[in-house]
Amino acid sequence: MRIGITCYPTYGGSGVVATELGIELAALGHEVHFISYSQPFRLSGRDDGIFYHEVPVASYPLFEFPPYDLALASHMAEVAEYYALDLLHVHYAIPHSVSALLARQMLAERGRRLPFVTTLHGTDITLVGLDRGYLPITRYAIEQSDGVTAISNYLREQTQASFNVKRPIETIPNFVNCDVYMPVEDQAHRTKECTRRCFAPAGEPILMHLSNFRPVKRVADAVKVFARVARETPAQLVLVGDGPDRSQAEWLAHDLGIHSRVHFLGKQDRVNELLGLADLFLMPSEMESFGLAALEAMACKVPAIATRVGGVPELIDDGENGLLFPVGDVEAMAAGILSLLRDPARLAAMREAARKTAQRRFCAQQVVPQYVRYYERVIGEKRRS
Ligand code: GMT
Repeated sequence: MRIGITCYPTYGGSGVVATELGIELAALGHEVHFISYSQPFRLSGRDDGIFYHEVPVASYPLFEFPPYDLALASHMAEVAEYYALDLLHVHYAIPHSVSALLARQMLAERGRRLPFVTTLHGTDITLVGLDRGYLPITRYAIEQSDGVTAISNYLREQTQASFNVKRPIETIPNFVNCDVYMPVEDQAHRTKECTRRCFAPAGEPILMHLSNFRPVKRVADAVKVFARVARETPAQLVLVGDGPDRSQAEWLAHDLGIHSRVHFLGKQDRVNELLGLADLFLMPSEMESFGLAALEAMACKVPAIATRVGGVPELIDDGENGLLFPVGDVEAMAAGILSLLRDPARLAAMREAARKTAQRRFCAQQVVPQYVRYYERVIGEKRRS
């Protein structure tokens, strides 16, 4: 198949899923065309079977807000025509599904079919889409899509209930490449710059958090949990990523007197090489419709200490492959971590269970074929209509 993919290329889990999906599809022999305003950050630019089309957005003194959505629609239609795309797959409803809808209509005028699939990721529904100003157009674009997928059952049900969407939505979960995200001891090229010793010279346990440091991630809770753990036992906290709440977290680490044991790494490439250095992963989010970062950690044999929100319980079985707590309950999270660190046999069993969960249900080999079958179904239905 020849598939066009549009996503937010620089920020957030939806861009990661879209890019990894494009890479996996190309590896299966499909031709993949990314259409976005900059090259998705996990692409090297020289990947076989992958093409990148940058959307030119002209500015003009009259445009206080350059109309990216229109430039995108126009470019989608052009790329689809020049490269004979079979389907467009857009990640994150706003504005991508609206642009795809316009592109489909433009091509229909010229006697060409361009079905499009919208994948819902989370904040496009739970935050942005529920803003009154965006709700009607988001609902319309979802209803008009030729196929709609959601990354968890939670998000599917939430979309149907809060948007009153009648059309069927298919759940296709987030996935991870289990040959790239793997335990550190199995990685042929263990990270040279930073082995465990770099963060924990005395062999202390390492807790890790990875996110875009937005308020929804509650990074301050990760620091507060760590402060309670560090009061009882030597440990280190590694924070990967950057975003609006970083300075608050840095201030808190100083205020609580633990800054020498808290490592702020900022944005990092190759997070697969870092995640496996941790003993436990912290995801104290206010909301996660899936929790891709926790899955990536679990594939590296690192169980997550997370909040029982959104789609997280579809990934984490409390007490089996991780621990779940109410949002904001930093005392309980710290107590849970301490009990695991004091029981190495239980922690080891949980580490094994975390990797097994990723391998059995969420590796690219299990999930990517679900997308391929879905595309075939949508293309077939469109042909018959
Ligand atoms: O929250 C983010 O980091 C960004 C956001 C996005 O759409 O880019 O993430 C959402 O999509 C991820 C990939 O599908 C999910 O794993 C995250 O749970 C989801 N975030 C939220 O629901 C808050």
